[in-house]
Amino acid sequence: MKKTNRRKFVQTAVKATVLTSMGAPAIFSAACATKSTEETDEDTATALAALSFAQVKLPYDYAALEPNIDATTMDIHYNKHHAAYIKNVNDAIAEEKIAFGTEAEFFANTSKLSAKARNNGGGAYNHNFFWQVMKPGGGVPPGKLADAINGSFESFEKFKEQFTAAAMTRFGSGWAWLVNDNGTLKIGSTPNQDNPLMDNSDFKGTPLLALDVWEHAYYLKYQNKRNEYVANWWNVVNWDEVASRLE
Ligand code: MN3
Repeated sequence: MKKTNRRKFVQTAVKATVLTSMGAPAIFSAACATKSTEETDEDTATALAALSFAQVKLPYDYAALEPNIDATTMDIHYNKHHAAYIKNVNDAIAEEKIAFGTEAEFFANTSKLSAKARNNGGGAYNHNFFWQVMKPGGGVPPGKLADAINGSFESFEKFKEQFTAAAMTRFGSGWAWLVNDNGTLKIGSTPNQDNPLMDNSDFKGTPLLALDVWEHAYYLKYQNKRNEYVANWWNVVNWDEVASRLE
């Protein structure tokens, strides 16, 4: 393969890997670029910048989660806030020559990254995750997930109470999470754009469900009433998607 074609192939292969795996909880392996000795600095830069975050397509229209989440908030949240995290983390990866090939590797080494990479990487991942665990109409947890919730929290009502408390007691900006920690479901929260995949997070596990409690997620419609936002958000949880992450 000619060098130019080979580089294009590597970029395409890596891009495909990232797009396929975005938001997925499973550990995945990157397309590996082997580097021969005669390659140029440009090739080296390409290999180092293997990971790039991509914004998932919103799985529904901006107005689809009305009246629980308003269309203007969805539009600004997706096109301004989330788009900025994606751009800024990719800038940080390029500027700092961050060489990790996968998101899993990136978050497993957050303690070694700059604040820019950590905050924007978290923002990129967390929002891709958040869009996918919501859908119009919501529903109820399917059997296996319902069993796991009942097993860990006694009942669905108690689970909701505990998750709501995590969302309400997160001071300032952050996220509430349901995670799978080696077969046990746990509820917790993280500050800023941290997430449970980060090696330096106080709360760890495989994310199953996430709720953004930054004011930008609700302030236009709910102002200071985070409790009403959280209460209404239960109406749009995509339980089938949550269950699929428990596999
Ligand atoms: Mn947000």
